Amino acid sequence: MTAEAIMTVAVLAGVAMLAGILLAAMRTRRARNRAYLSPDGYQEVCVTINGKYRPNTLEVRQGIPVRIRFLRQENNPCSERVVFSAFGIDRRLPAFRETLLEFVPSAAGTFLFTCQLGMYRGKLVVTPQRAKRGPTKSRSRGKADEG
Ligand SMILES: [Cu+2]
Repeated sequence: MTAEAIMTVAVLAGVAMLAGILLAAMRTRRARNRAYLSPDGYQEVCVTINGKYRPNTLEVRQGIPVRIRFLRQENNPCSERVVFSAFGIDRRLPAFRETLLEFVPSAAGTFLFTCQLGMYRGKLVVTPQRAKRGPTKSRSRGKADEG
């Protein structure tokens, strides 16, 4: 190999490595906010409370039970309660403890969750359930099912 070829290979390898690192970082960032599915069928997400909600945007799917693990790392009275008014939830969160909040996000959309006086704010993004489709789609060919 010429020196030039070796150089090209090295640059390409470097670029590929950087791309890999970037992709991994993006995936991690996305996974942080989006709930993961627990073995018992809940969409789980953890929220740390210490001066604010972190993360403050939670992504869940409509219609699947949600379990939010609130870890309140402070005793500031401000954060003693968490309120999801759209879902009729108002829960006390003991200081320095983990509190599990479970509910079914019955409606899709973006909903605010706050402390009792609204100083701490977070967003619950509920993505709509996919529209149910008949089995015709996979069975039929071309435009046969449109007529
Ligand atoms: Cu508050």
